[in-house]
Amino acid sequence: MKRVLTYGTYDLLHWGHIRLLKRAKQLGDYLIVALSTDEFNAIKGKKAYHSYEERKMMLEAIRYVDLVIPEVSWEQKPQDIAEYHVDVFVMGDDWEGKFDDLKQYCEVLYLPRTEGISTTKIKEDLEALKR
Ligand code: C2G
Repeated sequence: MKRVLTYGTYDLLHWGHIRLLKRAKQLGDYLIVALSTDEFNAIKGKKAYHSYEERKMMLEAIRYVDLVIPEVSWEQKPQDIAEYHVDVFVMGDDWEGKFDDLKQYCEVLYLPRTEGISTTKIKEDLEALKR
């Protein structure tokens, strides 16, 4: 049982998120998503449109996702990797290199981001419609 772990806010869920989760699941047999809480988003300087509970429910509905846990701090990753016996830590490559310290605990992979879509782009495009 190869266990994969990834982190994120996953606000305004879109096809770029889904492509990341699909490829992450293909790296193993069990995918855990550590979902940024509303409080942690504030620390990240983000204000999600959907609450944590709403974002969690949507992620749990995705066939590639096996478990959703809360992400409450930058520092919890080593503990999560140990607690959930994680074999592979994976993020989109906008984080390239940022989590290489985790290589002492498990495999670390960065997957190409999906171009042309982002939560920010969705917000900006919707705003433009109103003008
Ligand atoms: N992503 C992607 N392609 C996009 C948009 C996002 O592959 N067009 C990926 C990101 O690289 C990330 C995941 O989808 O791996 C979730 O993206 P965000 O919700 O923006 O996550 P982020 O705020 O980067 O949180 O501790 C790590 C942080 O919690 C990461």
